[in-house]
Amino acid sequence: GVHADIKLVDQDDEGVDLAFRADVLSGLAQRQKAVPARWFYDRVGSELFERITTLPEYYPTRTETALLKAHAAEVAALVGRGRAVVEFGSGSSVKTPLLLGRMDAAAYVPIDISGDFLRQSSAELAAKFPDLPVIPIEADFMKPVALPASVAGLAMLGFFPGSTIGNMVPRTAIDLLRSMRATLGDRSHLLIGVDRIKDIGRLIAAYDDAEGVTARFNRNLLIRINRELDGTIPVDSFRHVARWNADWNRIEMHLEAIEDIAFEVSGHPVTMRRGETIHTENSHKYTPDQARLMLQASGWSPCAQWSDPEDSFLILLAEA
Ligand code: AVJ
Repeated sequence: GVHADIKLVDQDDEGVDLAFRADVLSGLAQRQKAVPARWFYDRVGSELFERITTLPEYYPTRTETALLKAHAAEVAALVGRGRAVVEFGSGSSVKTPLLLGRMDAAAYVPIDISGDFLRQSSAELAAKFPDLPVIPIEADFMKPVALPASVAGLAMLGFFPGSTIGNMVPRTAIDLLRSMRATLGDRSHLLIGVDRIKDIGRLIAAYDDAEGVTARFNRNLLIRINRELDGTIPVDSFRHVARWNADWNRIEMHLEAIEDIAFEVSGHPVTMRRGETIHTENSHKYTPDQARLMLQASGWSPCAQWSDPEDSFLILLAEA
């Protein structure tokens, strides 16, 4: 069954997410304007992302799902039974049953910043696994999360699928992996999904699909700012841009102003010149060697890895 969810998000008297406002205001004051990608995921954004995962151009979800189907039993054999599975950024948790179905887990702790989505997916998962305690935590997993007392003492398997790690620059990724190791403890394992460096045309297409779903996902951030932070952003004056940054091996998403504009957010004036962008997402890609080095630099010992025949995507298992 689903336990009462644990909520760790700060709001002001009017229900404004203070971290969201702080990130947007400081991000729009930078020379290169930027908003952290985690703010994409309001309800509409989470739904648009689910649609992205089914697009023909967006190979990561489908590939990782196939890898988990094929190798979850091996993961379970390497990790052992009776673990607490802690999922970071669980979203809709569609991949989770593939793992939990093989794990004979003692508890499942999904952590996500999108509370609505978290509650819905926790209920669905609890229905699928009636004997499994599900303990949802509404929190930003980038901050250290205290695990609930009910799982203290259990050996943990951290689950960080979807190449979410790719949203972070390497030093932040390493900070997070280190903090996960501290949270999960000395007897823990981590199963992580990483997107691989590949043909740039294929990469760009995955972030600029023909149907325009990714463009809507990107622009939804502006709609969210207007709604939640009293913004007057002219959403139609922005176009979606996906580009490859070869210095950092990453896809960048930007919102580019197609004309000179002026608007307000929470009473703060902002101006942008035509061609100026708001940087909204990084999606770093790694070689298997780089991925293993990043784990090692964070105190994890890689112990197994699996990839698809096309070398598109990689899942790695590491031990503390
Ligand atoms: C959820 C961060 C893994 O980077 O591929 C998909 C998000 N952005 N299309 C990714 C995303 C645009 C996705 N991650």
